[in-house]
Amino acid sequence: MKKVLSVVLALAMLLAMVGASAVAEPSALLIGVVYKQSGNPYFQAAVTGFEKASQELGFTFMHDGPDDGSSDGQIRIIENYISQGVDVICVSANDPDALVGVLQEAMAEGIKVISWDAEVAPEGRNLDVQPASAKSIALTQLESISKSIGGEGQIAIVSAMATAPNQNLWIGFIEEALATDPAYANLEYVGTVYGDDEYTKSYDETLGLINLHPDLKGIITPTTAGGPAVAKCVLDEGKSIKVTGLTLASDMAEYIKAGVCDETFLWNPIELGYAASYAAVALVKGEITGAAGDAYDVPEIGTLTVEQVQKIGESGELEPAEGTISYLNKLNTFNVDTVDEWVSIL
Ligand code: RAM
Repeated sequence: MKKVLSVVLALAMLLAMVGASAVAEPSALLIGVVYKQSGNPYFQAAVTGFEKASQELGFTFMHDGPDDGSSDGQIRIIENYISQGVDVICVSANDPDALVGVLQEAMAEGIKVISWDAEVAPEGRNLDVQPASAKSIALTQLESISKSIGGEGQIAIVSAMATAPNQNLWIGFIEEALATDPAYANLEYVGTVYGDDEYTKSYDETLGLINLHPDLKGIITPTTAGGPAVAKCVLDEGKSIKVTGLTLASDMAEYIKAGVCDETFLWNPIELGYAASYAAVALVKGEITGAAGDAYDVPEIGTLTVEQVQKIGESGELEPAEGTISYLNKLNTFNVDTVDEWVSIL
């Protein structure tokens, strides 16, 4: 009797399993997130945004960035994601061109590609998701440093990697405004150095700048990794140099309070990862194709539209260019009055 019962039980279990697999949901959408470098708190915050969206939208995601911030490291991560059968790759690139080949292979296999934060060249992506237009991010920092130093004197930039697409776009718009806008006629731009998004290199490069240009009055550092290193160096050297840039509030509160920075800026990287997730899922579901005119909803943020990219043309004016982009358009300002509200968030 026992034997008969266990056979019946086993049969019932088998039927239940077959039944279960017959009605099972298709396997969850899989997203591979790639960022510039591991260990950068800015990207850890962005991952929180992907995490939040994954709970709401029910996708699974993996995230990784090379230790050395190299494009080769990013290519290896992308190859691994392709072999794991991801549906979407969301990448913040260390170089706009170096990843195009591997991402074109991904797209040929039906994988959607989104660049976010730092863009891949248009031929290597379906859509770029950015915090705000490169021009507005660039000019916000330039206006700020000009105001801080009374509109005259030497300024320099301490950037991230020399190939960083986002920083290089911002620097391009800053250089263009310095060369053409009469508002900046009394600013003397002495050049850009690269801290590679590493604290020690950013500190050392800042020290080099200060020694080379004893009259330096202002530094723009458009990188969260550079910000605290640049400000610390200025403070250590006892220089009356003003610093502004794109920074985490928690990194800069002490330097804002010490008067090294009048203000710094940043969008919320959590929101950027969150918005990129919603764009990714909309692409896979076919709700958008990444073409100009598309729109997708991001809870708590609103409807984001997809626009044609604009670049500075030969005339110096913005002109439509290849590729599409969508913007969060939320740049926050950290100063003595606001920084403490932000410290627990960013
Ligand atoms: C660093 C990275 C990132 C950039 C921010 C402002 O964390 O370079 O790409 O968007 O700074």
